[in-house]
Amino acid sequence: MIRFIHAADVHLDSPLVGLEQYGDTPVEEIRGATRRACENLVALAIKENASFVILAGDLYDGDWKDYNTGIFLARQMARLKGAGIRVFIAAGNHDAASQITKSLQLPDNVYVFSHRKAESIPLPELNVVLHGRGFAERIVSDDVTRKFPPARPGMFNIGVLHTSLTGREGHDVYAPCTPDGLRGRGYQYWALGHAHRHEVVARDPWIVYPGSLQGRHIRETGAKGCVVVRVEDGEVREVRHEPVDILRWSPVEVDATGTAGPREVIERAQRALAQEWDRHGGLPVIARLLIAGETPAHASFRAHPEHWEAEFRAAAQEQGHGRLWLEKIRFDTRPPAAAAGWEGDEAVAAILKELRLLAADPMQATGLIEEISQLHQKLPPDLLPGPGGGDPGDARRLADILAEARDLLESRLLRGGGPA
Ligand SMILES: [Mn+2]
Repeated sequence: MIRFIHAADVHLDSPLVGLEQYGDTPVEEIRGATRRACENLVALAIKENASFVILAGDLYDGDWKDYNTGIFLARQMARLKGAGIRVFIAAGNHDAASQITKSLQLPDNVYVFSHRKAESIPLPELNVVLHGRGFAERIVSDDVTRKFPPARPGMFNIGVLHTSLTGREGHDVYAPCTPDGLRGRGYQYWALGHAHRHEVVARDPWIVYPGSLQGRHIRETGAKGCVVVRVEDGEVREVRHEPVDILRWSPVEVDATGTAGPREVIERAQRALAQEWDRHGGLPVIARLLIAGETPAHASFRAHPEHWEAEFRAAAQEQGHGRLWLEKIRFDTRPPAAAAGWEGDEAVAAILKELRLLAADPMQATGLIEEISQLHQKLPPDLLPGPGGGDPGDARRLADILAEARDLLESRLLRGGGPA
């Protein structure tokens, strides 16, 4: 029985995107996240007593900022060497040879596949052979799998390649090829990299993306890690995804339809955030909150966005015991459609109609612009918006103001539930 670890898309020292936008982001945890995940990978390989580790491309995020990235990696590889574990690396698009200008000698348990052609590395003591290649270029548009060596009969054959296969949503086409093409090589397992979402593409033979090691932004959601592969009598018996990430990204949607006001929307958000928090076993979570639906709270959210954003952030902290942050809050709410009872009230109906017309075509509101301009001239200078803050004649700004006025008016008029 042998066990090996297949990982890819480590993107070591990649900056995590979309944070540091407000005061209390966990900057330190985030900055070191790809390194901590890499340390967890090494610890897992040792714990699982893995025979070897495959890193199928994008070990680095691009050229190293300095030598520290390389020194960190050398140390992790040395830990594996100490445990008698070999490592096989094939470069991908982010760490293609042409992208990396600095290099360090890695410990001698590490083998880096050639970026010129596919080559075979037999491990006779395990009855395993690895066939792999790296890439020199950031863009590769040929199917290189045709030139992979034929399978060696009687051995467990593993192909190592960074490829988008026939295309993976959200990922550039890279070294395209097809599952049939891979099947044609006669190998038992294809260790791929490039797609950041874990995916078992096929089981005969096994074609597997482990996904990225650590989510780096809101589009890389859920548990991230590597796969542990168990082989017995020349056959794959188990392919198990093991998370090694140290923090998670999660989109959280809250439907505010039917709520009476902002407090109730916050209560709903609290429940949704608490549920999300529970799914991740205590790891820090960075969520993007989307509040949608028809609610009278809409007017308050529009009128005081900063205040309500802060309220939601505070609620998130409470639900996540101080370990749940909001990366962004998006309000996609609408004011409630005018209650039927108001249709009969001529005065209200006329105001709402007028506001809707103006909002639809603010250039019609020339009289209004005139009035606002006069008011603008009478205001003391310290009440005026700063430079660029707003020309009252600016049609787009006027449209915004009108929409806001309409929402506020509607929600105030309707709060009472209709005419007495
Ligand atoms: Mn990648």
